[in-house]
Amino acid sequence: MTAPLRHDWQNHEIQALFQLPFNDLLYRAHGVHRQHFDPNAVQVSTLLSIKTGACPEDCKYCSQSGHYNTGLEKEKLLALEKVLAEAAAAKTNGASRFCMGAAWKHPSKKDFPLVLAMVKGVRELGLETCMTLGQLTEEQTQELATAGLDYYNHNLDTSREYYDKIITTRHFDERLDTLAHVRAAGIKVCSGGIVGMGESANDRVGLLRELANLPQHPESVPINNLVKIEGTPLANVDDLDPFDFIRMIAVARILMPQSHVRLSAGREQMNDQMQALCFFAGANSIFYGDRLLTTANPLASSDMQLFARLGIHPETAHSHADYAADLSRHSIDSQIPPAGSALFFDATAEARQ
Ligand code: SAM
Ligand code: DTB
Ligand code: SF4
Repeated sequence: MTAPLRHDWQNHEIQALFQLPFNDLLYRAHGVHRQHFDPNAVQVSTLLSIKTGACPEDCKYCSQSGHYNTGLEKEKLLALEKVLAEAAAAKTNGASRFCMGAAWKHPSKKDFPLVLAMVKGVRELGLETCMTLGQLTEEQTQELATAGLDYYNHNLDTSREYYDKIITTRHFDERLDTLAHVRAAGIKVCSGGIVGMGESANDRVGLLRELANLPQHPESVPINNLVKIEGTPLANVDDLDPFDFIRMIAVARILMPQSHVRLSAGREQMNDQMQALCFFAGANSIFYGDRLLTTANPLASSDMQLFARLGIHPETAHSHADYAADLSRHSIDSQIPPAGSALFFDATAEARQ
């Protein structure tokens, strides 16, 4: 029996989860994870920046904000052919979703038809589509839905209390409004945040509380570890304790049991052991491909090697639906391959090659 989904989490309950001894927290998070997901499947999405830099927003973490001198080369909205060629390459490399990001406060009327053509074109290649374009009107959201957009990414980024220390050009409630439009249009919601920005432990609690208490949990919850960008106000902020990052993943998994929790930006700075602990704690999605939007991500070949060493396989929308439809078959015991089984040996032999 799985517990019903909750949308009424209180700060003190979330704080208590964060304060559990590390092993107790991971044990609990992993148990929740197994109740809802194949513990050895990880969804892989590839990112592409379709419009880079010169953003009017002042997000203090971002290489693309026009308010800071980060030395980033700006790029206009990419041509459709270029985007489709990148999407086709991502598919060949094994991605199941293609996420397109633009450095905009919101999309303009002029650019929108091309954005819609990108959604249609990427979908026709047989990939799931995701876009992150900033704030949307109800009408734009409807048009994206009609074009067949599967997911819209719009992060809350941090707690309501810490928000204006990080961004002053937009408000927390405006982010919630866009998320409500996305949900109302029937597009799946991808929303999470960033840690390691000098926020307090209570801000991490507040961010997860906001996400978990949305009327419906986001289907996808990206947890980004700040990638420090030279020239931004957060360039020299102290590192977050890696165990606190893993705790963030584990608590997200417990609060939003059926959501994909994405181990997002910051993997390039993590070792394999830390990533493995994140997967154990309930992370089951990654950005896959050598680049995020403007910064480096682990090489696709290294990720495939890591998957092989851990016996992880890439998840598709179909494989997840099939698994979820037949969860009763997947008790904890049936998940553990008997010693010497083919599954066990395949995974490690591949990694040794
Ligand atoms: N401009 C749109 C917006 O902000 O909604 C979409 C693109 S924006 C780059 C998407 C998300 O990437 C941000 O909300 C933030 O959570 C994450 N992000 C951006 N820069 C980052 C960094 N340096 N480190 C970690 N995450 C970052
Ligand atoms: C998300 O939560 N993280 C991605 C995606 N959504 C758009 C972006 C990460 C950006 C990391 C810094 C960069 O490459 O510019
Ligand atoms: Fe612009 Fe998005 Fe970067 Fe903020 S996070 S500066 S909105 S691209």
